[in-house]
This record gives sequence, C-alpha cells and structure tokens, in this order.
Amino acid sequence: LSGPVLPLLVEEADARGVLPPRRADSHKGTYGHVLGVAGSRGKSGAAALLARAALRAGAGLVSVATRAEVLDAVMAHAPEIMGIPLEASGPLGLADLEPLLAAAEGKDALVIGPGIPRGPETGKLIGELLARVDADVVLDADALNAVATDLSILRQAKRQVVLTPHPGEMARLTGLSTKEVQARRLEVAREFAMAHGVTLVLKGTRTLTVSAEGDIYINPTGNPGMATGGTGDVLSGICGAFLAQKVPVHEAIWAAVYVHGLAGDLAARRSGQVGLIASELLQGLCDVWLRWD
Ligand code: NPW
Ligand code: AMP
Ligand code: MG
Repeated sequence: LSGPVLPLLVEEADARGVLPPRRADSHKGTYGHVLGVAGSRGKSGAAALLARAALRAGAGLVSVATRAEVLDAVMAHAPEIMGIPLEASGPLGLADLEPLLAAAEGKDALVIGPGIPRGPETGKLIGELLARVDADVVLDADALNAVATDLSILRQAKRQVVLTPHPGEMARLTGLSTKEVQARRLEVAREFAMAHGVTLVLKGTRTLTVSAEGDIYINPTGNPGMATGGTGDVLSGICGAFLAQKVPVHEAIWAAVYVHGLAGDLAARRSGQVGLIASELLQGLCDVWLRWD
C-alpha cells in the first residue's frame, strides 16, 4: 500500500458505455455462457436469482450446476436456464470436482457460492476449480466463507478472480469484526485485493470495487430497500454476465455494481423501498436497459 490513492466515483455515463452493443449479426454465442454453481435444499432461490439475473444482464446462455435434488426447483423459475445435476450428496466437496470441471468446459464465466451447501472440503474444491478452469470466476456468499480458511488458493487461479463479500463475509475473510470492517472499509478492501491479487467488491451503502492493482471505485447507486434477502445473489449473476460478455474485469465489476444499484433504484419507484424484493431487481435491470436505449 504505497502512496495516496484517489477513489473514483462511478458515473452513469461510465457504466452505460461498458457493455458491448448488440450487433445485428450477433448470436447467443457472442454474449457468453455463464455457469452458476449455486443452491441447495431450502436455498434453491439463490441459484434461480443468480441465473435469472445473468440472463437479464445479457448473457447468451446460463447454466446452473446444483445438487440433483434441487435442480428442478431452480429450473422451474426460468425455462431459459440449463441444468447440470451434481449427483453426490451433502456439502460440496472433492467428489464434485470432476462433474464441475466437465460443466465448466467452454464456459466464459463461473459464479460460485450463492446458497451452496458448505462443508470441510468446499474450500479445497474451489481451490481446484480456480487452478484448473479456463474462465474468470466470481466467488460469493458461502464460497467466500469456504475460501476464508485458506486464502492462498486465490493466487493459484488460472484466470481472474472476483470476490463479492458483504461486511459480514468480509469479516470472515479477514478475521476482523464486522464493525472493524465497516470502520475502515476502504483500507480493508484495498489491502485484501492487493494482497491476494483479486477484484474485491465490498458491498453495503456505497459499495466499493477495488481492482487487484488497488484502484478504488465508489458506487453511488442503490438504496436501503435493497437490504432484503437475495439482492446479493442477483449481483453475482450480473457480474458473471458482464464477464461472460468479455468486458475486461477492471471495468465489468464496477459497472455491474452500478447497474445492480440502479436496477434497485428504479424498482423502488414501483414497489417503494419497504416493499422492494430481490426478484424485482430483474425487472429493474430491464428498466436500466430501456433507459439506456
Ligand atoms: P451482523 O449481524 O451485523 O454482525 P450471512 P446471508 C452481516 C443465501 N441466501 N452491513 C450481518 O452481520 C446466500 O447466498 C439465499 C453490516 C448479518 O447478520 C448465502 O449462501 C436466499 N453487516 C446464505 O444464504 C436468500 C452486514 O452479515 C450477516 C451487512 C447465507 O447468506 C437469502 C448475514 O450474513 C440469501 O441470499 C451490511 N450491509 N450485510 C434464497 N432465497 O435462497 C451483511 N452483514 O450469515 O453470511 O448470511 O448473507 O444471509
Ligand atoms: P447480500 O447481503 O449478499 O444479499 O447483498 C446485499 C446487496 O444489497 C448488496 O449489493 C448491497 O450493497 C445492497 N444493499 C444492502 N443494503 C443496502 C443499503 N442500505 N444501501 C444500498 N445498498 C444496499
Ligand atoms: Mg449474499
């Protein structure tokens, strides 16, 4: 951490220019294939929100790998989703490695974590995937809690790694308390991103995106109506979709954060902050695209 850094405030014009225009002669392959590794019994909704958000954020194809017993529940939320059943049982572990490596073949971005069943081997599984999969990877939710036990796996990744913790997850990643994280958000996020060579999104009011080089982007969109279950799962899907569309990671992620917050602001105009629920961010995303048309 050498010298002072000037955080940049992301503006609407910056975020608007990030996604490539939909060319007349394009096809679904042009917009990339996202693989979500998400969901479990009682948390199939997290996988559905991730997948539907990736679709609404422009990904050409979206697949979800999840425990076989919940796959139908996830796919019932959208006929556009393709499903990959993980036949083992219990927490995700090394028994899931081969099926997941096969599932990751040809994918442009992976999003791992929302609602996954976590156990003692989940961190090792994620480490193997990071080292072997030829796609950028977003780690969220329980994938963050799983890698917290051995952060050295982040450095072994073949491609770019993005972490999207809320302050509670950031506390687990760093060993600090949530209060300490919140008191020094900028320093904590920057130190972590640079130390581990990852893009770090520290969520919450004025979400921070920090690049592996230590550049800091402050997000002005979003509102407390988004303090409701599932909104983070939506963000992970948007991040995956932007990466799959080949937006370079250094701009894909602060732009995804901006769009997610703007979708929340537009959705709150319809439902109010009190009434807002995470699935309404999906319509909010469409409102963002119409606003920018
Ligand atoms: P406290 O209480 O302040 O110390 P967890 P989770 C903190 C899935 N979901 N500012 C706060 O800590 C997810 O994907 C599934 C300050 C809070 O109590 C995960 O896999 C859904 N503190 C799994 O469930 C919908 C903040 O973190 C604690 C903060 C568990 O995820 C829901 C909670 O964090 C959910 O998305 C802030 N802004 N934000 C589904 N429909 O399937 C958070 N904290 O214990 O990691 O639990 O985030 O709910
Ligand atoms: P998660 O806790 O993983 O579901 O993520 C919650 C999402 O909602 C993150 O993107 C947060 O930045 C956003 N969010 C939660 N509370 C607020 C708030 N008070 N203001 C703005 N955004 C918020
Ligand atoms: Mg979350």
